[in-house]
Order: sequence, then structure tokens, then C-alpha cells
Amino acid sequence: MVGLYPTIERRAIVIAAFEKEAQSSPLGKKREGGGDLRHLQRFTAAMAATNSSAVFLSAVDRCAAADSPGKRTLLERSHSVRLVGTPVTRRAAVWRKAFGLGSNFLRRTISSLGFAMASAVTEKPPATSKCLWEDVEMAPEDPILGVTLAYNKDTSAVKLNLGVGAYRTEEGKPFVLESVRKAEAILAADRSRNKEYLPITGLAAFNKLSRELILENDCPALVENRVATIQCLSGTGSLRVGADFLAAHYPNAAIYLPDPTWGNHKGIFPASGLCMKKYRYYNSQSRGLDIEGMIKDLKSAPSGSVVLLHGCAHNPTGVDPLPEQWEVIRQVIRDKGHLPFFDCAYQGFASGDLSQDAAAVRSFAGDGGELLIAQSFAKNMGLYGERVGALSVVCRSEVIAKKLESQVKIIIRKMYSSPPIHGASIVTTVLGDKELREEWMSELRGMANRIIQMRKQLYDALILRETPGDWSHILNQIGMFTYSGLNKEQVAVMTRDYHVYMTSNGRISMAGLSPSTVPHLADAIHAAVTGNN
Ligand code: PLA
Repeated sequence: MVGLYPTIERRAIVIAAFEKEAQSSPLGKKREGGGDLRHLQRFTAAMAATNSSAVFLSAVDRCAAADSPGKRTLLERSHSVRLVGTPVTRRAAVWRKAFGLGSNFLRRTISSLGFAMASAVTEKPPATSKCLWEDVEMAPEDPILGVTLAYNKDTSAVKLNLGVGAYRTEEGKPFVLESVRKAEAILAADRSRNKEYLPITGLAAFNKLSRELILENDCPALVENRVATIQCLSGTGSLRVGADFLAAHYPNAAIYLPDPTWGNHKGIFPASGLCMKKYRYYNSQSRGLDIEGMIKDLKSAPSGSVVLLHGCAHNPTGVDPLPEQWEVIRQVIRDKGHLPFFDCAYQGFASGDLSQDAAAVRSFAGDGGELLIAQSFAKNMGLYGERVGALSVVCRSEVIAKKLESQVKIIIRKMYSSPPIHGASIVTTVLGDKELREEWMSELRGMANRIIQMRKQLYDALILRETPGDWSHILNQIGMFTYSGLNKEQVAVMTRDYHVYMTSNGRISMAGLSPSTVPHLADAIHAAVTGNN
């Protein structure tokens, strides 16, 4: 009971409801101008002085409960009505029915009100009271972000977090890029900057630099001004805004996701109301691309379907189509009139080269057709928690791009109004300054190269241990992750005995590995595979 109507507003509702009920009761009416109304006024004043409407209600209950066993039953009913959160007017109606809200009732209420007010501080909700959310179930942790939570709880000195895709220093510490630190210093020193709201679509300079990064400067779509770019909350936010846009303006198409794909894709698109389907992508036998299966599935999907594509460094498999395979995929998608939606979370992370990692997206943008692009600066600029990203929609004309932008603004205004300013300012400063941009590109190459080196070192360490199996996929896969082929049970052994944390699908974040931790990981894999633990 306590806590259900605790606010002043609620109290006002209670008083108003009682005034109304009392006045409409036959007894109240009959004695209008007489004792009952004066009681009512006193009672209202007393009520206004209490700081808990729950106290008031319990006073009424106690008073009514004393009346007769039959009324007590009714009272219990009114309790259950109350406990599921029924508005107080309904409760009052139950009382009126039970008691007629006559003068005796009101008098008793007033006298017990004093007592109830005195016991207000000590009053506890009845033991039988049911919480509003009692039946809500505990949700499982996120399969990726939950790994970090488990890692944080582990007190072992050798623990290793290879779950979430986040680049760490050789010492396993979070890494802030030097170019980013410099950009932040520039921003902090600039007294002309302020914290006013950004426009709904974000920082215009950021949007321009973002689309120029993923597309080529001389790309016809850019030259012809037919790309609508909107700053969003990192890659996830860009995907979600894009999905909401499609749900509103491309409503009947299903979205086809690669099998497997980044787990959160399966949350984002249905949350926007899109129907989700999958296309074959990974061949677990060959540990490579199932290009035939993929092409077949894209061909048999209804024309006009949305096709989600990982721009590069496919997560979780690390398997990307070769350039000539991309060309076949592009042709099928265009022939079928499908709409490509590129998720570009790792530009620069796959090869260390921004252009090479954008080649697939650029080939689609260059053919004149429509596409959507979700960009993230979480990984390539190390701005994970700053939540910087962009949604770009490549359209057929500038006029249409403008119209789309106006519609996306409506979606965003209702969702989070406008994006945050800090991360986008960092990206704008880094990309907009020749020297900082070059420094960033060299840092990005450094990160990508270390990941590639880690692949080689892990491979060599497993060969050295003569760990059973073919581990060449560790060398061949691309980007942040190795899709190891280790199963759930093996991963559980690695976590239990070696404090190695990774997602249960066997995905290893190579960005969390360093030369000093490779032997430990290799030992863990060896033990899990051979059963020597
Ligand atoms: N798209 C793909 C394919 C991703 O792998 C990720 C991040 C995102 C989008 C979204 O990233 P952002 O919102 O932070 O920009 N995937 C991570 C983190 C790195 C995560 O799951 O949130 C991963 O460990 O898979």
C-alpha cells in the first residue's frame, strides 16, 4: 500500500475523489450544509496536512474494516483492486458501495486519521501486499556485454577479456588514441565552444566528413548531393534509426541478415518492427564463405527485400567476400531490386587501410542505386563510450535526400531529440585537420597490424603445442575477431580453468590479445581441445 499514492498530486486526486463520492452519496446530499460537510472539510484539511495518501487510505480501511465481517470481505476486495494499481476513484466507488459513505463512516475516518498519521512513519506494507512488478522475470545478461561483467568480477591475476571487441594496450588496458587526446585538448582550449543542443541531425561538419570517409570524395552520389547523413548514437544507433526509417517508409519488406551475424542485429531490427529473415553466409566445414548458398538465398528472396551486409570484417566470422564475390553479390542485389543496408563498424580495422575496407560499400554507392550505411567510430577511433556514428542514405536525387532527412528528423526527435556533441566534435577535429588525420590513420594501421600479428602468434603457439585441429582459419580470418570453432563447453572450460573470457559461440576478440597473453590463451585452447585441464 505504501508507495502506491505517495505524491502530493495523488493526494489531491484522493481528496477530490472523496469529495465527489461524499457529495453524491444520498446521506451526504441529505445533510448538505450540515454536520457531514463540515466533517468533510475538516477531513480534507487534515488530509492536506498528511504527507502520505497511503496513510489516509489505510485509515479509511481500518475504520471500514471494523464495521462488520461482511464489509471486511468487501474491504479485502477493495484491497486487491487497489493493489493492482486501480485508480483511487474506483476504490472509492467500492467503498461507497460498501458503506454508502454516510456520516458515521466519515466521522470514523476523521478520528482514525489522527492515529494513522501518528503511525505513518512505522507503517509497513501488509505482508500479503503484491508488488506491481512481482511477475517480471530476470532477463539474461547480454551475450557479449555480459562477458565483461563476469570478467570484472573475477579476481584472478591472469584473467583475460576477449569478449567484447575493444582494442587494448599490450598491458590489457583500454586504449585512447593519441590523435584523439590531441583533438580533445584542442576542443578543451577553445573557449568559443559551448554546450548548446546540436540540431536533430547532429553536427553538420561531422556528417560531411563521415560520409566522405566511407564514400570517395569524387563519388557521384556525393558530388550530386544526394546522400542524407545523420549523426547517430554510434553504429547501433545508426542501425536502429535506419531500421525505424525503413519501418515507416519501406514497411513491407523483410530484412535479410547473414547467418551468423552480430547478435544485436537480431534485437535491433525486430524492435523496429521489421520482419527478419536470414541468408546463408558461413560454411562451418570450410570455415569460409558459403557464396553459393548466399547467392541462392538472395535470388530467392522476394524482390525489394532489405539485405544487411557487413561492410568489412564480418562479425563474428571474420570471413569477408573477395572483391570478385562482392561483385557477384552486388549484381544479384541490384538485379533483384533489393535494398542494401551496410553495417560499417570496422572501417580501417580489417586491413589498416580505410579505402580498402570501404571498397564494397563504394562499389554499391558507385552504381547509382539506393543504399543505407550505418557507420561507427567506436572501433576505428577508439570512441566506444562516446557513441559516435552516422546513418547515411544514398538516394537518387538531392530532393529525395532532403525529404528523407526531414523524415528521419521526426523519428529522432521522438527518440532522443538530438545527438551528443563531444564525440562528434572529436571526430570532426581529427578528420578535419591534416596532421591529426594522418596521425590517426597511422594509429589505425598500428591497431590493425597488431591484430594481424596476434593471429600469427596465436597460430604459431597452437602449432608449437601441437594442439589437435586445423588452425589456419586464425590466419585467414579478417578483422577484430577469430571465429575459433571452439564450442560452448570448451569455452566454459577456458573460463573456469584459465580465466579466459570470450563469447560462448567461440568468438575471440583478437584486439584484446597482446604478445604477453598469447601463451596463456594458447594453453587454455589446448587444454579445452585435448581435455587436459
Ligand atoms: N555492428 C557490428 C557488426 C558490431 O560488431 C558492433 C559492435 C556494432 C555494429 C555496434 O557498435 P557501436 O554501437 O558500439 O558503434 N560490436 C561489439 C560490441 C564490438 C557490442 O556487441 O556492442 C562486439 O563485441 O561485437
